[in-house]
Amino acid sequence: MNEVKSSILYSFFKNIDECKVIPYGSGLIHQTFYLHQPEGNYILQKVNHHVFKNPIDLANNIEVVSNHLKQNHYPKSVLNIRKCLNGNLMLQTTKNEYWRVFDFIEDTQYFSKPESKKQIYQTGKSFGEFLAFLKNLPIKKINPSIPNFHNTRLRFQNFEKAIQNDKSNRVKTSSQEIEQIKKWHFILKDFEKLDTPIRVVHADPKISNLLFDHNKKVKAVIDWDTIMPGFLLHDFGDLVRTGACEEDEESTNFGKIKISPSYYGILKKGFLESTKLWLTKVEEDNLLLGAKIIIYEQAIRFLTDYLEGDQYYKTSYTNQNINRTKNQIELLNSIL
Ligand code: GN1
Ligand code: MG
Repeated sequence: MNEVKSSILYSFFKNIDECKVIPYGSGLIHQTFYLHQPEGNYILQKVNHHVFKNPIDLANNIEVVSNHLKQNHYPKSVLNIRKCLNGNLMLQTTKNEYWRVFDFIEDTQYFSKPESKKQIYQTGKSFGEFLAFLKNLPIKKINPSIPNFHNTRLRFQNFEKAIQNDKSNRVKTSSQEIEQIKKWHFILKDFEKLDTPIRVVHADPKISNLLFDHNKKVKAVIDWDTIMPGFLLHDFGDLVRTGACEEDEESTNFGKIKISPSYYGILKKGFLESTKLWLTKVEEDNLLLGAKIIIYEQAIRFLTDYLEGDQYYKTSYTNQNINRTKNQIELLNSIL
């Protein structure tokens, strides 16, 4: 509760006498809390406006997506913003902090890695279904929340700049990982040769962005901040990154980190169930390349942040970003 001032809570609730606030979730960007009030439970979030430069755009995107899904009878729960008492979608404080509140989706839990084949299937199927429902949402209605988010070429250029600057004096001890990333540059070129349509995508479909009910069925797809115009192959690839391996992305159990071919098959089967009918041939033929490019990009992003002194992703120990890089390198190695 100390982290969350009562003035923030008073912007959303008339009475906060019995309000309880507890840190929640595993996100690497925003600060997230579980908020209990006598009349209901909520998610309270402080939006990272260094990453999302126009937080108000996010709120508008969420409203647009939520309304679109409801109108089209999407069968799962959607995100519901609980507005400020003054009617705004978000609170902007005098310190330029952005806070928002969502209704809590009850009877759910999230996972950072799959626990069963059934769950892997559900993971593929739910994200495929989500994309299928977003297919008819006109692209121009969505604000690109982070420009160039999955522009891997630009990510690579930033990585090269980080090496040149060597701001945190970490280049020397990361030389192995740096060389590996450079050697895999061909993946970027292979991906850029593809001609695939721009669609409305989730852009962060990791397994922890699914809420499962007590029967391990998916109740909701969450974390809609990155919903933007993009490529479906990136979404499928990101799914593989966390949905087709036995270790999660924080694991340092490097010998065990790999994409399992059988998990991959199950995930793909689930995903194609809602997407196969409308995917282009190029998309369908290049699903595995989607996994390669997104794991490659994620390795670049973690390593760049490590070289820049851990400014982007939340960390709880010094070498976390280089360990995350090694984890992604193992994953990619197992596919290649
Ligand atoms: C970040 O905040 P979170 O955990 O939802 C990141 C994703 C990465 C992910 C890695 C806006 O997502 O792109 O894939 O960490 N989001 C942003 O876990 O950079
Ligand atoms: Mg996210």
